Amino acid sequence: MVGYAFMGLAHSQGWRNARSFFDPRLVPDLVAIGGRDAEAAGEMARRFDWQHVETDWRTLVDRPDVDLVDICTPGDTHAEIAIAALEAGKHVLCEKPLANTVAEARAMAAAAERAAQHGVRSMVGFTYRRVPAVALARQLVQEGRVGQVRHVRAQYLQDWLVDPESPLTWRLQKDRAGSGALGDIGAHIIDLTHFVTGERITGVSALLETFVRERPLPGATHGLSAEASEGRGAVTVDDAAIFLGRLSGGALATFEATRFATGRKNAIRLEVNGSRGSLAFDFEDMNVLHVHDASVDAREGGFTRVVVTETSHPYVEHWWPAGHGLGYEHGFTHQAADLIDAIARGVDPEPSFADGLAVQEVLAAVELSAATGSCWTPTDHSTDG
Ligand code: SOE
Repeated sequence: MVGYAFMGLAHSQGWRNARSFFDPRLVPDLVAIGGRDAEAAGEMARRFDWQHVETDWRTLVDRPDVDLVDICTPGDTHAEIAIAALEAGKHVLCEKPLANTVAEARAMAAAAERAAQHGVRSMVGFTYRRVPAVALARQLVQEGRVGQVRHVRAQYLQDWLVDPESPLTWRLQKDRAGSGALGDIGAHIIDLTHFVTGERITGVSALLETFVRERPLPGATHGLSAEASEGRGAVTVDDAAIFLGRLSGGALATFEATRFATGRKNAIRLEVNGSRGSLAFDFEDMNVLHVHDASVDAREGGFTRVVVTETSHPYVEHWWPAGHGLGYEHGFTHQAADLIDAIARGVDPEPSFADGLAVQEVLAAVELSAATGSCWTPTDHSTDG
C-alpha cells in the first residue's frame, strides 16, 4: 500500500477484514506500506501488522514479494504509480478519482488494458458501489423493476469546509487534487449514477463555485516553514459543483456536490425515477433503500422502507444476523474481497480503469462547461479544460 492517511486506514482494515470475514480463495498478506514520513507509515504498520515500511514507492513497487499495489495517495501521484506497478506486472487498486486529468486517466486505462492481456488486474476505489443498499438498487434496476429510467437526482453533501479558518490542505490545491468537491465527492455520485442505472452521462451544463478563496496554511506538520504557517494561501479548487446531465438512455439528471451543506456530513443521496417505479438512497441511513413499485394499488402505494440487512441482500451473508447493520468501513472490506476474488478467478474486476476514465471525462466536461458560462458540454472524447 502506498499512503497511510485516511484512505490508508480504511483500506488497511478492508484487507484485514476481507481475510477474516470473506474466507477468500487468496489470502492477502500485508507485505509493505509506503510513505515519505517513515514514522507515520511505521505507526500504520504497527497498528495493522504491515510487515515492512518503505519510504520510496518505487522500492515498494519493485519488491518481488509484492503482487498487488494499493494506491491511497493524492490524485497527482496516481498515474505514475499505477502505470509503473502495472508495467511491473502488479495488480493495482487505485483510489478515486482515478486521476487529476483526462490525459492521465487515458494513459492509466491504456496501461490497464495492456496489463489485463497478461492477467494483471486493476480496479478503481469507488467503494460506495459496495454498500449493500446501493448494490441492491443496481440489481433492481437491472431486473427492470423501475422500468425506463427517466430521472436521476444525485447529491453528495458535506460541510467540513464551512469554517473559513479550516486549513488549506492538499484537497484544496488543484495541482494535488485535480479539483475540489467536484472530483473528491462529485466523482462518487457520477460513478454511482453510471453503476446503478447502467447508463453513461453523455453531456452536462455546470456551475462551480469557490466560496472561501483563501485559507490559513496548514503549518509545519505539513512541511511548511514556521513563517509560512502563519500566512494564508489561495484555494485553487471548487468548493461546490452543480450540474445537469443527460444519460445515454434518455434520462435527465441533476447533480450537486458540496463541502458547504451546513449540517450535512456525508449525505450521498441518489434517487432514480423510472416508468415502473423509483428507488431512493441516503448514505446517512445507509442500511436502508426506499423502493416504490408503481404497479401496487394506490391505497398501499408510496415508498417501502427496505432494511437491507437480510442474508439475501448483496454482501450481507458475510456479516451479522438480520437487522444488525453495516457501516462506512464495510465498503472497503467488500472492495478488497471482490478484488481478491476477481484475481483468484482470473477475471477483470469492476469498476475498471475504463470506468474511472468515464468518470474523469464527466469531471472534465463539468469544468469546461462551468468555465464557458454553463454551455452544454458533451462528455465523449472530452479533454482537459
Ligand atoms: C473527503 O471529502 C472524503 O474523505 C472523500 O475523499 C471520500 O472519497 C469520501 O468517501 C468521504 O469524504
